[in-house]
Amino acid sequence: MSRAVLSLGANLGDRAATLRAAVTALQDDGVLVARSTLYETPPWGPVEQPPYLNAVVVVRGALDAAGWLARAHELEQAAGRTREVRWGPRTLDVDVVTVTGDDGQPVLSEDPVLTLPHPRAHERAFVLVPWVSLDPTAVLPGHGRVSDLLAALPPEDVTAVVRWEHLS
Ligand code: A4P
Ligand code: MG
Repeated sequence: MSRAVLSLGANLGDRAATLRAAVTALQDDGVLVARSTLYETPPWGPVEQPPYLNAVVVVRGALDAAGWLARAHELEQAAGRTREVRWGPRTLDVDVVTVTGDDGQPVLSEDPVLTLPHPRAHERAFVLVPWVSLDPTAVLPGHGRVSDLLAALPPEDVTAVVRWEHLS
């Protein structure tokens, strides 16, 4: 058994329907522990592209870290994702942010196929804001409390992450 924090992002097609379908699939797997609401976020990175909807989920189940990555890729494929440009637009991106074993120890990995914790999560308001909303005591292994990481980001990065339900 392990517990994983997954970051979900979509910026093509019906973004909310795609994210909800992914969350429902995890619920059907029987692994969903908690999910954040949806947040609209400006695109991060060098590629010009539409805004994202992002969410964070906590899952727990029989999978190990590699198993969570494989499940993430299945969810991306189910959403019709094609890999074209790195950091480019996508129907669904599922990243594994962190995995914790049943002994409470985080899984650490520098393997480029699965780097844990996710190497850019600590600087991404679109991951940290939804995560802290569902778990105010969350800790990113090697980086500290998520609430402290958010406090260290430029305030405009944090305020740009907006609860999407309030926009619709
Ligand atoms: N990989 C290694 N570690 C991990 C991990 N912890 N979780 C490998 C997931 N995948 C991991 O990913 C490239 C490779 O990373 C995979 O083969 C996997 O084995 P990818 O999904 O094929 O390509 P990508 O997503 O374009 O690249 P990358 O580096 O994962 O990009 P990110 O970091 O996922 O960024 N802006 C906003 N506002 N919201 C977003 O969600 N997402 C991105 C994508 C860019 N800008 C964004 C958002
Ligand atoms: Mg990715």
